[in-house]
Amino acid sequence: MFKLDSLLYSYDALQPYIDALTMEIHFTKHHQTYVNNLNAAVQNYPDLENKSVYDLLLNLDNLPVDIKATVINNGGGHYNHTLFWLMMCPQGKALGKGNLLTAIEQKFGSFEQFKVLFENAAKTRFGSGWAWLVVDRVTGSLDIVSTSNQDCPISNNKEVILGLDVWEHAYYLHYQNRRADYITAWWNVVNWGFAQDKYAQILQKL
Ligand code: MN3
Repeated sequence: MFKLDSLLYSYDALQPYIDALTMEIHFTKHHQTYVNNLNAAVQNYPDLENKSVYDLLLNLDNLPVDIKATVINNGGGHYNHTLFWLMMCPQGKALGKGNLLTAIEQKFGSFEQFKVLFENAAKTRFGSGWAWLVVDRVTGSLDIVSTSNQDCPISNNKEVILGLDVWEHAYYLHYQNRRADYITAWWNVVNWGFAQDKYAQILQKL
């Protein structure tokens, strides 16, 4: 059985950048529904129930054909949101000097330029999806990508460092159609400590 981990901060902890009602609905309704749908999909496949959602998404070709799309959508929804809650924290946490900042500066020219490119990926994702800072599992290189729906970069040879949910459910109550304002505001609550730790773990595995 897959389950929703508890949130490490209260629903109102990311205000004014992300409002409490959006957080509550996003977590208790949207994320919970992905978990419920994933559990329903794997209930006839006991060997899959005991795998991690990461393993399911890593090996999509091993999934039974009848549940593959459901696992991509709802397993992806579960995995992406689990990370998303951890990628944010009250007041945010700045990116200090270290491996990740150096790699970002080398790849994108500067941290500010990285932010521009990441924001652009988030703004230009048509419809529902995510913007990501990823590491290529083969080359170890950083990259910015966006995916549609709940598609997760780990299914495409990437590891995730940072991700931004740009589904309307993530911002519409507070920002309505102003996705760009939500994206700009989101930097205030990014937990770069999490991203930095994740990057260090990934480098060790490469
Ligand atoms: Mn969402």
